[in-house]
Amino acid sequence: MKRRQLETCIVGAGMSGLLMAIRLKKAGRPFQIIEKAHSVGGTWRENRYPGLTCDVPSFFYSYSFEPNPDWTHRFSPGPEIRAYFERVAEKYGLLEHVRFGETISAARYEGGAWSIETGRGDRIRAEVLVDATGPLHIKNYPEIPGMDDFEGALFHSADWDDELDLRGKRIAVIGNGSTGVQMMKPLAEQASELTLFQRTAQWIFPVGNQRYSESQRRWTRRLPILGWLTRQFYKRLFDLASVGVTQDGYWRRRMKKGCEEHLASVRDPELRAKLTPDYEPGCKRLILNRDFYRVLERDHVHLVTGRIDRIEPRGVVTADGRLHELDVIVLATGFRAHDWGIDNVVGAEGLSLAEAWASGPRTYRSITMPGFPNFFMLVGPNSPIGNISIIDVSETQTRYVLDCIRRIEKAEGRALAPKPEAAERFQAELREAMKGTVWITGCNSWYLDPDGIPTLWPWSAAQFHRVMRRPEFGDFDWI
Ligand code: N01
Repeated sequence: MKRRQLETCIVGAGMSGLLMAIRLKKAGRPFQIIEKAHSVGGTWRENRYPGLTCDVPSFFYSYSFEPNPDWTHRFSPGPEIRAYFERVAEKYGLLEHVRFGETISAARYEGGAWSIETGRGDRIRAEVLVDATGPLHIKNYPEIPGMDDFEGALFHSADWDDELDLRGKRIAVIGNGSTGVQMMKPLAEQASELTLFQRTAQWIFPVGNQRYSESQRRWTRRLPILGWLTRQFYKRLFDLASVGVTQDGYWRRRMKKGCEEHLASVRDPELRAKLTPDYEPGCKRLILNRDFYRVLERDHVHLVTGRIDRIEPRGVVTADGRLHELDVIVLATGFRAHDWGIDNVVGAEGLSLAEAWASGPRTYRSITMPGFPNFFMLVGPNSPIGNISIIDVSETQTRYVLDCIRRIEKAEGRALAPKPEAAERFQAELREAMKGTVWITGCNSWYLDPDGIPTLWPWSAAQFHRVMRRPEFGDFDWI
């Protein structure tokens, strides 16, 4: 007798949701994707600011089974990455499975399946629910008094206005994470005055953005092994870098030395002092960039480290009472990484995910939750998002989910959820391993949950792939 195949509902058509869909499609399993926007690409659709690139080299930040010989740069520009995902979605026939412009208002596990209510009031029933919404899409707006009074243009970096003419404008960037740093060079080329408001200095590891020539790309097209070798090289490099943030030792020292030498290249001692962090490199997500300091050394570019007191119609006022007159303010203030996941997911015991996570997210291997049968999170809490290519992570996680789906199908109508003791054991191991990481050495970052515990993977990339290679079904309950 032919076994009944499970229906899967994937939420989010970004990098990981598309990947899950490709795996299901290749395996001949039914699925649909709910996507809040009107096109695929997730982060790469939402972020369009000047200078946007991925801080993982493109040959590594692409699906292993879908290499792209045409990357133009080591860190290719955002629109190129977005076009890559759109192409892949089309090639694998995924678009017909996506319900665009649709949100999920609630998802409840009842009667042996997920009952999913959409924002338009439709109901979807699916045995498997995959949350692929990602950690970095809810904008973090700073609470600065007077923001609404500003007479110029003020917007979050993820709300870039493509029509805005920046030439000759007095521009401010608030925030110096990866986003703020990446946009400085292109903005400096257009602005009459560019001011960066920095609350905390950042460590910056110098890595240039090499351009691939037409002849290099031609060779990579002809000899795909060249692209594969480049990918393997960066994978190895990032795996080693991941050791630097999770363990003390040679790679951590190497990271520190690289950052310190780069900082020493700032000639003006006063500027250098302002740019010197008071915590360990890697504690916040390390920024890879080689232009930032040179941009700040230009005459029309200013670094302000005084606290922002308020925003007035004409600009930003710092605590020393000075008004910085501006035409444009960009809030490069990041994302609310801890408002993770679909709102209002209610498990088998009537408990919502928000309630289950009242004291921080507590998953089993970052992908499943006790009490939430057949529910899987991609790039969920404690995934290795701070240290390795998130695509590499998702490839492993989606394979794991597909293994689970195949096993559930064999269980004839029963669902699986991790045993509470398995999740507790994993959490205890996490807490212990966090002690060796650089993330807890004394800085504030989006990695930390409200209790100051990093929601990252505290072991190496190699260990992640080993542990997640296949599910240990002994750690699951059948419901
Ligand atoms: O955000 P962030 P991001 N007043 O949270 C400051 C990924 N990313 O968008 O350090 C003043 O890192 C805040 O100051 P402080 C990447 O994983 C990927 O830059 O908290 N300042 C900080 O400087 C990255 O790590 C790519 O003191 C305020 C900044 O805003 C993640 O996204 C490209 C403030 C926020 O930095 C987030 O990066 C870009 C306030 N009230 C980003 N509130 C790719 O490669 C916050 N700040 C895909």
